[in-house]
Parts: sequence; C-alpha cells; structure tokens
Amino acid sequence: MEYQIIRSAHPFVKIPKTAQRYLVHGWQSWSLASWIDLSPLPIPCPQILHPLQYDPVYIQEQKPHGSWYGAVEFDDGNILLLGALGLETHVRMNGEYLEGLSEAGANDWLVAEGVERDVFDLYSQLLIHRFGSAPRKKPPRVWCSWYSLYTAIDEKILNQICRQVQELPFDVIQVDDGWQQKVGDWQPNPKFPSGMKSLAKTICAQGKQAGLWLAPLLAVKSSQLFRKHPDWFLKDQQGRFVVAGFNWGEQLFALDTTHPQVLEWLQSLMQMVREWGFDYVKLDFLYAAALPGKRFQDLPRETAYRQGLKVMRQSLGDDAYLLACGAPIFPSLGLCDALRVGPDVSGEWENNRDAVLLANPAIPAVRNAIRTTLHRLWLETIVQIDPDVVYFTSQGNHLTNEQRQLLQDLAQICHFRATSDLPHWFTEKELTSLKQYLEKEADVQWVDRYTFRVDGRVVDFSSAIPLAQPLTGIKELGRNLFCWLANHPWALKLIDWQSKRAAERTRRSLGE
Ligand code: 9PG
Repeated sequence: MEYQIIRSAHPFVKIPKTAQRYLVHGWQSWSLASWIDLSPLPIPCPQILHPLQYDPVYIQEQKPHGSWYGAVEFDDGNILLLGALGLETHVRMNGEYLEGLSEAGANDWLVAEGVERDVFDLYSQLLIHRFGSAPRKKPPRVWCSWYSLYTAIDEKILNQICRQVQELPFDVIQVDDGWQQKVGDWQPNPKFPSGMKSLAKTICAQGKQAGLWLAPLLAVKSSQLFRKHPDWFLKDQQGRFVVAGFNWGEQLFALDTTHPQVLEWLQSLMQMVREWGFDYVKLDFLYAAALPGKRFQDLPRETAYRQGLKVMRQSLGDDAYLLACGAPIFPSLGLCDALRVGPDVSGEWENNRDAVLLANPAIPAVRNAIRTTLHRLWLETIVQIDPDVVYFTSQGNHLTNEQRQLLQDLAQICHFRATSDLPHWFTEKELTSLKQYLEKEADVQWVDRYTFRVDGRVVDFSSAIPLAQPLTGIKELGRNLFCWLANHPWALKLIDWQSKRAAERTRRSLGE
C-alpha cells in the first residue's frame, strides 16, 4: 500500500487508471453506503425526507460522491481512497480526479492506494487517533420493542414481555419509541401510568439492563418544548426554522446545540433518564443538530452536533451504554459505545415501491440494511456497530428462511445481536435456535468483500448489494409523478396511520 497525508481545503487527487466502481458513503446511519458503478444514481424520493435520510447539502449532486471519504476501485481489485481525518468534509469523483470538499477550511486527508482491507485498517487507526474510541464494553444482546410493537407499547405489555423473556439470554430490554408524551416532551404518556422509574425497576428485577429510546435533538411542532423555547431551534440564514424532515405525522425541528440553555437542558434530560434507572440509551434522529443553519455560536455544523453529543455522553456517564442512531457517522466517533450503521430493517426484503419508484435505499427494508451495514464493517475497530434487529420467528415478517439467516449472520459478524420478536410468536424450535444464537458468539472469518465464514458455513451476502435499475422513458415520467405525490404530508400521514393500525392489531393479538 502507498499512502500520504496531505493538508488542504480542496484537494484533487489524480485517478491514475480507469476506475471501475466508486464507493459512496452516506452521511448518517440510514444513508446509503455502497460500491456503485460510475453511472449517476437517481435522486431518492420523496424530497420531504431528504433532511431525515441524507445530507441535504449534497443530495442534488450528480457525480458519485459521499461524506468524509470516497474511493475508486480498479480492474485489479485495488482501491484509491481520499479520506478526510476531520469533520465538515465531502468527496466526489470529478472526471479523472477524486476531489475533496471542506465546509470549514483546511483539513488533513489520507490518500492511500492498495488492497481495500489494508487501506481501511490504516484509515481506522488514523481516525481513532483523531476522534478516540469509546471504552470497550461487552456487546449487548438486546430485546427491543420497535420492530414488533412499534408505537403500540404500554406498561402492561412491556411488563408482560419482561416476564416472558426473563429466561432468555438477553442483556438488555430496550423500550423504543411510544413511551413519551411527544417528541420533544420526554415525560411518559398515559399508557405508562406508573412512570418510567417503575418500568426500569421491573426490567432490572428480571436481571436485565433497562434500555430507553429518545430523540433528544429533535422536536415536533406541537411539543411544549418547541412552543416554550422557539429560540432554542435551528434557523436558516433568512431566520426561518430549519425543517429536519417529517415523521410521526408532523414536521420536525432541530435543536441548536451551540445554545448554552440547550446544552443545559440536554444535560438534565440525560441525568433524568439515568435517575429513572435506564443505563442503555438509544439516542435517535441525531442528524438533526448537524443540519445546515445559523447557530447561536458560529460553529461548523458537525462540530456543533459533536458538542451536543459530548454533553450527553458526559451527563450519561461512562458506565451507561450509548447507542447513536440516525447519527452522522464521523462526528459521533469516540463519543458513543455503538453506532447504527445502516437503515432500519423491516418485515420485507425489499419493497418495490420504495426501491424502484422512490429509488430510496434509506427506507426500512432488510436488503437496504444489509447493503449499507456491509460497507461500514470496517468501523468496528472504532465503535461497536449495530446492524439493527434480526428476526427469528416466521410470524411478524415476510422473509424467507434464507433472508432471516442472512440477517442473523450479519448480526454475528457485527457482534451486535438484537431482536423484537414477541415471545408468544416462537415455536419450540425457533426458541431453541434463538437461545443457541444468543448464547454462543459465532466464529467469523472474512473471505472477501461480501463473503464470510460463520461457524465454518460460507455466507454470501452478494444478493443484497444490487440497487434497483433506474427507470427510463415513460416509466421515469411515472416515477416523477409518484415522487411528487409522495412528497405531500398527507401521503406520509396515510402511511403513518396504516402502520399504526397494523401495530395496534399486533398489540391486541397479545391480549388474546
Ligand atoms: C422509532 C424508530 C426506531 C428505529 C430508528 C428510527 O422516515 N424514515 O426514513 C425513518 C427511518 C428510520 C426510522 C424512522 C423513520 O427509525 O432507526 O430503530 O427506533 O426510529 O421511531
């Protein structure tokens, strides 16, 4: 391998021979990371989700590009990487050059050519030096409420599940979205009349660690937080609120983590969560604080986000386990124990509407989760990597046995095993295999980019890699129309309503 470290605000590195592929690397957990061929990718839809799924500053870019680093692959399989050693940076392929872009002046960059694994080994060592790495904790085995119950959780059901999974070798029971009054108002809603302390106590009484989900850097417009403290929220250069996407049937707004009162509020929020008794914390939708805007203190956007995350890390204490999700990747390094490195899974391998019409590989789907996670495995030397949950039961998903197995194997490769399967869904056989899976860490050997040996079995992930072919001609016109429709809040509200109804049905089936 040949390499050098250069300092520049705008480096150009000549690509010495014909490149076959480009390595795109998305900004945050859910954004696409993958080797792609050199033809431009269609711009994902709907636009209303861009700030929530991608870096909105670069989303219209037609040339192959990505956050912090980019690489090309040659005929012989070797690669050339241009990778920043600092924040606020971006790389694109510009003709015969890899071009580095910086939003905050001169930066250090690694330029390295050679075998992909060697290049990324070196890059990760340099990044540890720059960002640090969190103290190593035992990778947790998690039961998470999201992928079966979604927001249809309440204390009765969670207490029941706690008792049911007590015998199973999970370390953590993590309560996901659905316990809070509003996103922004982090107090329990009426479905949790005994309060969060009592819930954490029940979980701990079963010998498990209590885990809790929050999206601390975000608020919906209808929240008390937004109404009481509009001055805490990020605005653009014209003084309008920066919209951080659309979810929970509402527009989202981002906290300004350079505002001293916001930092104080984040600190007390994290202390409160610890006092309740939760020591595994999944902080989600973190990208919000790194969106472009005009801040109280004039700091570059990723640096501003990192400042907020640092305050939360310190208030949680080093003994808490911090999982960052929906998080800009490099600005989170060194501050979290684990990082979600791909989009959400769902009960489907791929959804035709999302993959073809919306051309959006950040939307929840098993194939999307596997693809992006595989391209971020190299981060494992810096941070524990969360590939999202796996499914064990045949209930509650439409996956084939092979697809479920791929997900399970990927989680073994990442050393991060989690599921949301409901205890009463398991057959005897499924339960036995879940126990075995959780009890024994697999022996993992790397074979090549998409192939591994897991306990001696060859596991080939290449079926997860291809992206849907872009539509052309009349079909492309149809796509444009569909994207336009999908961009309307009522379309997303409809989807939200449908998924809530489905989750309610699942919840009701528990009582039967
Ligand atoms: C709770 C969930 C779960 C999940 C997180 C996050 O619109 N989107 O593209 C979108 C992507 C991911 C997402 C929600 C919306 O899920 O990754 O594990 O905690 O929030 O709301």
